[in-house]
Amino acid sequence: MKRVLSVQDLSCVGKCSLTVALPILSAMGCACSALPTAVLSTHTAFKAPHRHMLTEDIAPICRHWQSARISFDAVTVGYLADPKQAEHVSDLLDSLDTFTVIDPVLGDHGKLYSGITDAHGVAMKQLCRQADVLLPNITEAAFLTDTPYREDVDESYYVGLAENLLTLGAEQVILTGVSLDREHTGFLAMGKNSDPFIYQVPRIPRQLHGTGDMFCAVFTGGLMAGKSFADAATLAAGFVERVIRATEEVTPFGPEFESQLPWLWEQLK
Ligand code: PXL
Repeated sequence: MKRVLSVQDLSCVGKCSLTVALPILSAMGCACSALPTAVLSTHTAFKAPHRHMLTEDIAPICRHWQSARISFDAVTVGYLADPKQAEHVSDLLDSLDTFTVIDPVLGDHGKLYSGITDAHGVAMKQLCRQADVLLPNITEAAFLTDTPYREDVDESYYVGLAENLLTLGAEQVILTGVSLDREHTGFLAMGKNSDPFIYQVPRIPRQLHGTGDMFCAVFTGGLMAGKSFADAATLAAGFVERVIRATEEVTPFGPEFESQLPWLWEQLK
Protein backbone atom coordinates (compact mmCIF):
# COMPACT_ATOMS: atom_id res chain seq x y z
CA MET A 1 0.00 0.00 0.00
CA LYS A 2 1.32 3.46 -0.92
CA ARG A 3 1.94 5.77 2.00
CA VAL A 4 1.20 9.48 1.58
CA LEU A 5 1.96 12.21 4.12
CA SER A 6 -0.37 15.20 4.10
CA VAL A 7 1.05 18.37 5.67
CA GLN A 8 -1.66 20.99 6.26
CA ASP A 9 -4.03 22.31 8.91
CA LEU A 10 -6.78 20.49 10.72
CA SER A 11 -9.80 22.79 10.48
CA CYS A 12 -12.35 21.30 12.88
CA VAL A 13 -15.38 22.62 10.96
CA GLY A 14 -15.58 23.42 7.24
CA LYS A 15 -14.24 20.89 4.78
CA CYS A 16 -10.70 21.57 3.63
CA SER A 17 -7.12 20.46 4.19
CA LEU A 18 -6.77 17.30 6.30
CA THR A 19 -10.50 16.67 6.63
CA VAL A 20 -10.69 16.16 2.88
CA ALA A 21 -7.21 14.70 2.20
CA LEU A 22 -7.62 11.86 4.71
CA PRO A 23 -10.94 10.48 3.41
CA ILE A 24 -10.07 11.01 -0.26
CA LEU A 25 -6.67 9.34 -0.09
CA SER A 26 -8.10 6.51 2.01
CA ALA A 27 -10.91 6.02 -0.52
CA MET A 28 -8.23 5.80 -3.22
CA GLY A 29 -6.47 2.98 -1.41
CA CYS A 30 -3.58 4.95 0.07
CA ALA A 31 -2.46 5.00 3.68
CA CYS A 32 -2.66 8.70 4.49
CA SER A 33 -0.60 10.03 7.41
CA ALA A 34 -1.11 13.53 8.74
CA LEU A 35 1.14 16.31 9.93
CA PRO A 36 -1.21 19.07 11.13
CA THR A 37 0.38 22.51 10.85
CA ALA A 38 -2.30 24.09 13.05
CA VAL A 39 -5.65 23.29 14.59
CA LEU A 40 -8.34 25.84 13.73
CA SER A 41 -11.86 25.84 15.16
CA THR A 42 -13.07 26.40 11.57
CA HIS A 43 -11.42 27.25 8.28
CA THR A 44 -10.95 30.94 7.59
CA ALA A 45 -14.20 31.43 5.69
CA PHE A 46 -15.88 31.55 9.11
CA LYS A 47 -15.17 34.74 11.05
CA ALA A 48 -12.36 34.85 13.63
CA PRO A 49 -11.53 31.15 14.12
CA HIS A 50 -9.55 30.05 17.15
CA ARG A 51 -6.07 28.96 15.97
CA HIS A 52 -3.56 26.77 17.72
CA MET A 53 -0.28 26.80 15.82
CA LEU A 54 1.81 23.64 15.75
CA THR A 55 4.88 25.43 14.38
CA GLU A 56 7.20 24.22 17.13
CA ASP A 57 5.98 20.62 16.85
CA ILE A 58 6.98 20.08 13.21
CA ALA A 59 10.72 19.57 13.87
CA PRO A 60 10.32 17.12 16.80
CA ILE A 61 7.75 15.10 14.83
CA CYS A 62 10.16 14.97 11.92
CA ARG A 63 13.06 13.89 14.23
CA HIS A 64 10.98 11.05 15.62
CA TRP A 65 10.08 9.84 12.13
CA GLN A 66 13.77 9.91 11.22
CA SER A 67 14.76 7.88 14.28
CA ALA A 68 11.93 5.41 13.63
CA ARG A 69 12.96 5.21 9.94
CA ILE A 70 9.47 6.16 8.79
CA SER A 71 9.26 7.02 5.10
CA PHE A 72 6.55 7.91 2.59
CA ASP A 73 5.93 7.36 -1.13
CA ALA A 74 4.72 10.96 -1.50
CA VAL A 75 4.25 14.12 0.53
CA THR A 76 1.67 16.80 -0.12
CA VAL A 77 1.98 20.24 1.44
CA GLY A 78 -0.96 22.63 1.74
CA TYR A 79 -1.95 25.41 4.15
CA LEU A 80 0.83 26.59 6.43
CA ALA A 81 -0.29 28.74 9.34
CA ASP A 82 2.74 31.07 9.57
CA PRO A 83 5.90 31.82 7.56
CA LYS A 84 8.18 30.02 10.05
CA GLN A 85 6.40 26.77 9.24
CA ALA A 86 7.75 26.94 5.70
CA GLU A 87 11.32 26.62 7.07
CA HIS A 88 10.42 23.58 9.19
CA VAL A 89 8.54 21.98 6.29
CA SER A 90 11.53 22.64 4.05
CA ASP A 91 13.74 20.66 6.50
CA LEU A 92 11.12 17.92 6.63
CA LEU A 93 11.07 17.66 2.82
CA ASP A 94 14.88 17.50 2.77
CA SER A 95 14.91 14.66 5.27
CA LEU A 96 12.10 12.69 3.61
CA ASP A 97 13.54 13.16 0.11
CA THR A 98 10.44 11.83 -1.66
CA PHE A 99 7.96 12.83 -4.37
CA THR A 100 6.47 16.18 -3.31
CA VAL A 101 3.29 17.98 -4.36
CA ILE A 102 2.98 21.53 -3.02
CA ASP A 103 -0.29 23.45 -3.10
CA PRO A 104 0.89 26.92 -2.04
CA VAL A 105 -2.33 27.84 -0.22
CA LEU A 106 -2.42 31.64 0.00
CA GLY A 107 -5.74 32.87 -1.38
CA ASP A 108 -8.42 32.69 -4.05
CA HIS A 109 -10.51 34.93 -6.31
CA GLY A 110 -7.79 37.60 -6.35
CA LYS A 111 -7.55 37.92 -2.54
CA LEU A 112 -5.28 36.44 0.12
CA TYR A 113 -6.98 34.34 2.82
CA SER A 114 -7.36 36.10 6.16
CA GLY A 115 -4.16 35.78 8.21
CA ILE A 116 -1.89 35.36 5.15
CA THR A 117 0.81 38.06 5.06
CA ASP A 118 3.33 39.12 2.44
CA ALA A 119 6.06 37.45 4.53
CA HIS A 120 4.06 34.25 4.30
CA GLY A 121 4.03 34.54 0.51
CA VAL A 122 7.79 35.03 0.42
CA ALA A 123 8.36 31.96 2.62
CA MET A 124 6.01 29.91 0.44
CA LYS A 125 7.90 31.02 -2.66
CA GLN A 126 11.14 29.63 -1.19
CA LEU A 127 9.42 26.35 -0.38
CA CYS A 128 8.08 25.98 -3.93
CA ARG A 129 11.63 25.16 -5.08
CA GLN A 130 11.26 21.76 -3.43
CA ALA A 131 8.11 20.78 -5.34
CA ASP A 132 8.06 18.03 -7.92
CA VAL A 133 4.60 19.33 -8.73
CA LEU A 134 3.40 22.82 -7.82
CA LEU A 135 -0.38 23.18 -7.73
CA PRO A 136 -1.51 26.80 -7.29
CA ASN A 137 -4.74 28.47 -8.30
CA ILE A 138 -4.58 31.68 -10.37
CA THR A 139 -4.53 33.98 -7.33
CA GLU A 140 -1.62 32.07 -5.81
CA ALA A 141 0.23 31.84 -9.13
CA ALA A 142 -0.14 35.60 -9.68
CA PHE A 143 1.04 36.35 -6.13
CA LEU A 144 4.03 34.00 -6.34
CA THR A 145 5.19 35.42 -9.68
CA ASP A 146 4.43 39.12 -8.97
CA THR A 147 1.95 39.15 -11.85
CA PRO A 148 -1.27 41.20 -11.70
CA TYR A 149 -4.29 38.95 -11.00
CA ARG A 150 -6.70 39.08 -13.94
CA GLU A 151 -9.94 37.44 -14.96
CA ASP A 152 -11.31 37.03 -18.50
CA VAL A 153 -7.89 36.30 -19.92
CA ASP A 154 -6.68 34.15 -22.78
CA GLU A 155 -4.36 31.17 -22.91
CA SER A 156 -1.20 33.30 -23.10
CA TYR A 157 -1.84 34.74 -19.60
CA TYR A 158 -1.99 31.24 -18.13
CA VAL A 159 1.03 30.00 -20.07
CA GLY A 160 2.96 33.07 -18.89
CA LEU A 161 2.03 32.30 -15.26
CA ALA A 162 3.09 28.65 -15.67
CA GLU A 163 6.41 29.62 -17.27
CA ASN A 164 7.16 32.04 -14.44
CA LEU A 165 6.16 29.46 -11.83
CA LEU A 166 8.57 26.94 -13.34
CA THR A 167 11.41 29.40 -12.76
CA LEU A 168 10.71 29.07 -9.00
CA GLY A 169 12.24 25.61 -9.28
CA ALA A 170 9.39 23.06 -9.44
CA GLU A 171 9.61 20.29 -12.05
CA GLN A 172 5.95 20.52 -13.08
CA VAL A 173 3.17 23.02 -12.58
CA ILE A 174 -0.57 22.45 -12.57
CA LEU A 175 -2.47 25.71 -12.57
CA THR A 176 -6.07 25.29 -11.41
CA GLY A 177 -9.01 27.59 -12.15
CA VAL A 178 -7.97 28.02 -15.79
CA SER A 179 -10.96 29.16 -17.87
CA LEU A 180 -10.67 29.57 -21.63
CA ASP A 181 -14.25 30.87 -21.77
CA ARG A 182 -17.05 31.67 -19.32
CA GLU A 183 -18.71 28.27 -19.68
CA HIS A 184 -15.63 26.18 -18.85
CA THR A 185 -12.94 25.80 -16.23
CA GLY A 186 -10.13 23.37 -15.56
CA PHE A 187 -6.36 23.31 -15.39
CA LEU A 188 -3.18 23.93 -17.32
CA ALA A 189 -0.30 21.51 -16.77
CA MET A 190 3.22 22.26 -17.91
CA GLY A 191 6.64 20.81 -17.17
CA LYS A 192 10.19 22.09 -17.56
CA ASN A 193 10.43 19.95 -20.69
CA SER A 194 6.82 19.67 -21.81
CA ASP A 195 4.34 21.81 -23.70
CA PRO A 196 1.28 23.22 -21.92
CA PHE A 197 -1.69 20.85 -21.66
CA ILE A 198 -5.07 22.48 -20.99
CA TYR A 199 -8.10 20.50 -19.81
CA GLN A 200 -11.56 22.06 -19.50
CA VAL A 201 -14.79 20.85 -17.89
CA PRO A 202 -18.15 22.68 -17.77
CA ARG A 203 -18.06 25.52 -15.24
CA ILE A 204 -20.69 25.44 -12.52
CA PRO A 205 -20.87 28.99 -11.17
CA ARG A 206 -20.56 28.31 -7.44
CA GLN A 207 -17.71 29.30 -5.17
CA LEU A 208 -16.96 26.47 -2.79
CA HIS A 209 -14.18 26.17 -0.25
CA GLY A 210 -11.77 23.26 -0.22
CA THR A 211 -12.03 22.21 -3.87
CA GLY A 212 -8.31 22.96 -4.43
CA ASP A 213 -7.46 20.66 -1.51
CA MET A 214 -9.66 17.98 -3.07
CA PHE A 215 -7.91 18.39 -6.42
CA CYS A 216 -4.53 17.93 -4.74
CA ALA A 217 -5.61 14.80 -2.85
CA VAL A 218 -7.22 13.14 -5.90
CA PHE A 219 -4.28 14.01 -8.14
CA THR A 220 -1.79 12.53 -5.67
CA GLY A 221 -3.97 9.46 -5.06
CA GLY A 222 -4.27 8.96 -8.82
CA LEU A 223 -0.50 9.03 -9.27
CA MET A 224 -0.08 6.60 -6.37
CA ALA A 225 -2.60 4.27 -8.05
CA GLY A 226 -0.37 4.21 -11.13
CA LYS A 227 -2.16 6.76 -13.31
CA SER A 228 -0.13 8.99 -15.63
CA PHE A 229 0.38 12.63 -14.70
CA ALA A 230 -2.28 13.78 -17.22
CA ASP A 231 -4.79 11.07 -16.21
CA ALA A 232 -4.37 11.85 -12.50
CA ALA A 233 -4.95 15.56 -13.17
CA THR A 234 -8.03 14.97 -15.36
CA LEU A 235 -9.41 12.59 -12.71
CA ALA A 236 -8.97 15.36 -10.12
CA ALA A 237 -10.76 17.89 -12.35
CA GLY A 238 -13.60 15.40 -12.98
CA PHE A 239 -13.97 14.71 -9.26
CA VAL A 240 -14.17 18.41 -8.38
CA GLU A 241 -16.78 18.95 -11.10
CA ARG A 242 -18.89 16.08 -9.72
CA VAL A 243 -18.54 17.40 -6.16
CA ILE A 244 -19.73 20.86 -7.17
CA ARG A 245 -22.70 19.37 -9.03
CA ALA A 246 -23.55 17.15 -6.05
CA THR A 247 -23.52 20.06 -3.59
CA GLU A 248 -27.09 21.21 -3.14
CA GLU A 249 -26.45 24.17 -0.89
CA VAL A 250 -23.43 26.48 -0.85
CA THR A 251 -22.58 27.02 2.82
CA PRO A 252 -19.30 27.50 4.71
CA PHE A 253 -19.76 23.89 5.93
CA GLY A 254 -18.36 22.89 2.59
CA PRO A 255 -18.99 20.86 -0.54
CA GLU A 256 -20.66 17.46 -0.37
CA PHE A 257 -17.74 15.37 -1.58
CA GLU A 258 -18.55 12.27 0.46
CA SER A 259 -21.18 10.96 -1.97
CA GLN A 260 -18.59 10.99 -4.76
CA LEU A 261 -16.02 8.77 -3.02
CA PRO A 262 -17.43 5.49 -4.44
CA TRP A 263 -17.14 6.98 -7.97
CA LEU A 264 -13.50 7.79 -7.27
CA TRP A 265 -12.77 4.23 -6.22
CA GLU A 266 -14.48 2.96 -9.41
CA GLN A 267 -12.16 5.09 -11.55
CA LEU A 268 -9.12 3.23 -10.22
CA LYS A 269 -10.26 -0.19 -11.45
O1 PXL B 1 -8.83 25.32 1.23
C1 PXL B 1 -7.74 26.06 1.57
C2 PXL B 1 -7.70 26.37 3.04
C3 PXL B 1 -6.96 25.57 3.87
N1 PXL B 1 -6.89 25.81 5.20
C4 PXL B 1 -7.55 26.83 5.75
C5 PXL B 1 -8.32 27.66 4.97
C6 PXL B 1 -8.40 27.43 3.57
C7 PXL B 1 -9.20 28.30 2.73
O2 PXL B 1 -9.88 29.18 3.16
O3 PXL B 1 -8.99 28.66 5.55
C8 PXL B 1 -7.47 27.05 7.23
